[in-house]
Amino acid sequence: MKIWTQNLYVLMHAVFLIILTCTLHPQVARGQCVPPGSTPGLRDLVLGRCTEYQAIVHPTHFCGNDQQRNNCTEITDNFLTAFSHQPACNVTFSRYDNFIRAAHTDVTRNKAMFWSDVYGVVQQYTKLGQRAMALEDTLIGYIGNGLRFCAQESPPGIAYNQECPGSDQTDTCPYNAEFSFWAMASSNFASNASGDVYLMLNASQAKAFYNTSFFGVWELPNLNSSKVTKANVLLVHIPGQTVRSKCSSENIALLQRRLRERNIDSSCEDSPRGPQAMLCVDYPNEKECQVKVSTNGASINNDAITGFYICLTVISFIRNLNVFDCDASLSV
Ligand code: N1C
Repeated sequence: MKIWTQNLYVLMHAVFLIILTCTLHPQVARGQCVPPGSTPGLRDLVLGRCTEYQAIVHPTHFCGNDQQRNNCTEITDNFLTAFSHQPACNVTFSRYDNFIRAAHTDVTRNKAMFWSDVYGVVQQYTKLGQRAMALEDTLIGYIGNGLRFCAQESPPGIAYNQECPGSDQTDTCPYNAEFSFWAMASSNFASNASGDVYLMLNASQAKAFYNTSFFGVWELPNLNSSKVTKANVLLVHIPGQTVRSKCSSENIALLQRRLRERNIDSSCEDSPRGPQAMLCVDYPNEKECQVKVSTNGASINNDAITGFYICLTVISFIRNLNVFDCDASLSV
């Protein structure tokens, strides 16, 4: 009886604490642990990312005589000054000029990789710029990747702990801080690409390329045909999902037309083996991801192995019925 009373007391205490927490913290009540608005600790994050990029992620980019280390305090100040104390929906593009100038790093020749709607795949594929180089693998993109930042005119100049526009460009909020940042970062990235470039698109979508994407608006028009030799389009699809776009699709033809108009040659590959195989790590049970066992050059897939075992079972079953037993048939 005493234990029962004690348990009831503990339970009531817990319920009281939960109600108190939810009343005092509306974010917890809404089931969120991420506060709305700009990412907390923005200054520390930008400074830290900038330092980490130069010291650990790509130290060799800053080794040459002409490639000194960029000043991270200056970069952080330029980033925050671009949108701090600005109207939330009118952060003009030119406000990022100083930041872009200070944080600019070269894009390695033949490695630039653009994308639409497949960032997860691209992130795995590029290996932080070792295999290919997406915007997020340059210092500018590395700093901004995944951050939320919104402007406000009143102090402290950055909107924390309140809903704010996000990155979409809308009729009522055309130039929010994030939109202008990615627009400027994307055009700077594209105008610095050289050699063969890559464009990874999502073939699980009905339209893998669309004119109004960041790629279509800010990158394609800034590719410099005197530096870019070819654009290689890679159409990846999510394993198990229907392939809805192919190299022969109408909107890929539109993309290739737009590239041609800019004097840029292009190629297109459906389900490229490398990225597609990499995706199978996340979808091992999909049919197209079933492992192939290779013996002496011959390859046998799981279906063949299953068929082989079924055959063996049937043969041993028939043998047990003595159908092929010569002695038995003779004795009849
Ligand atoms: O509109 P998208 O794709 O075509 O933009 C992607 C395209 C890439 O080639 C990048 O180089 O534009 C560049 N880029 C980013 O790197 C980036 N990181 C995060 C553009 N936008 C970026 N974001 C955010 O994703 C940004 O807030 C923007 O609104 C989306 C665009 O992603 P998308 O529609 O999948």
